[in-house]
Amino acid sequence: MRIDIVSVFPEYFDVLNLSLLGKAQDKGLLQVTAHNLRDWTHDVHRTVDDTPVGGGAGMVMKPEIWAQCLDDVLGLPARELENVELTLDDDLPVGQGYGVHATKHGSEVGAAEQSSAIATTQLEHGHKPSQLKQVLIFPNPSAPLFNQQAATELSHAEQLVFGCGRYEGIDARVPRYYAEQGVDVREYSIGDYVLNGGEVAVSAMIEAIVRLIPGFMGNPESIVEESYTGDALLEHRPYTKPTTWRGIAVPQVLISGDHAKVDRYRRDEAIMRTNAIRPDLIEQLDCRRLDKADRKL
Ligand code: 6GU
Repeated sequence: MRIDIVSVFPEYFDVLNLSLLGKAQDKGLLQVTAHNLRDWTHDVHRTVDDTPVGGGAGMVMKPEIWAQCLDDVLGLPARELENVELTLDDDLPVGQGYGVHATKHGSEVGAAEQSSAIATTQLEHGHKPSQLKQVLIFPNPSAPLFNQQAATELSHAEQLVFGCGRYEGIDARVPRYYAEQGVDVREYSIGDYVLNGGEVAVSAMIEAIVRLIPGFMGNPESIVEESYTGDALLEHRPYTKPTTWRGIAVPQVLISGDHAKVDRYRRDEAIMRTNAIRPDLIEQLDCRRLDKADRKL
C-alpha cells in the first residue's frame, strides 16, 4: 500500500516511521509520504487560505492550491492554472515578476520540480497511477464516523491519499471535484469532538488501517478477536499472572482449564460491558449472531 498525506504540518507524520508502521515500511508492505501543501503555492507568502465567501470567522483553504497538489499526488494529468487571481507581489522588486506565474505548463519551476519528484518516486516503487485503486480521504469533524468497517475496507486499497484541512476546512468544491472526476472520495470524523486540524485524526485512521494489511501484524488472531470486528462488542477484560495480585484474584473460571467455560465467560463479559458502556452497539447487533445462551442475559 502506498499512503500519501498532504498537510501544512507534514512533520506531524514523522512518528509514523516509528514502531510497527516503520517495520511495515521496512518490509515493503507500506510506503508513506507526507507532502507539504505549501510546496504547491506560487506566492512568496506560500498562502494556502483565504476568507470565507459569504463572511464569517476563520479562514478557508484555497481550492486551486489543493487541486494542483492533489492532481500531482493522485497522478492525474497536470492542468493549466485556472481562476488564479494574478496579483503583483509587493515583496518582489517591480519588474522582476508576479507572485503567481501562470505558464502554459501550469506552474512555475518549484511546483514542476515537485511533480517530477513524485513521478520519480512512483517509478522507483513500480507503481503506475492507472493501476492504483485509489481512495482520497478528507478528515472532517462534520462527516460520518470512521469505524472498524471503514478501516477494513480501506486496508485493501492500493493508494490512500489523505488531505488534512486546517482552519475552517478546505473549500467544499475540492472533494466534489475529485468525486466528479471518478475518484473514490471519502470524508470521515474520528469522534464527536473538535480537533484543530485533520493531522491527529489522519494518524489515528492510518494506524487503524495499516495494522489490517495482511502480513502487518505478528499475530493475525489478535485482530480477529478484538473489539469491533465480527460482532462489534467491546472486548472482555484481560488478565495475566499472578492469579492473585495485591489481594485481587482473577475470575475463577479463567484458571478452571475448561475452554468452553472460559469462552462463555468472556462472551458474557463482552456483552454485559457493551450493554453498560455502549448500549448503541447492542442496538446495532445482528440478532442472528447471538446464540441461545446470549439471549438469557
Ligand atoms: Cl476528522 N478533524 C477535526 N479537525 N476534528 C475532528 C475530526 C476530524 N474528527 C473528530 N474531530
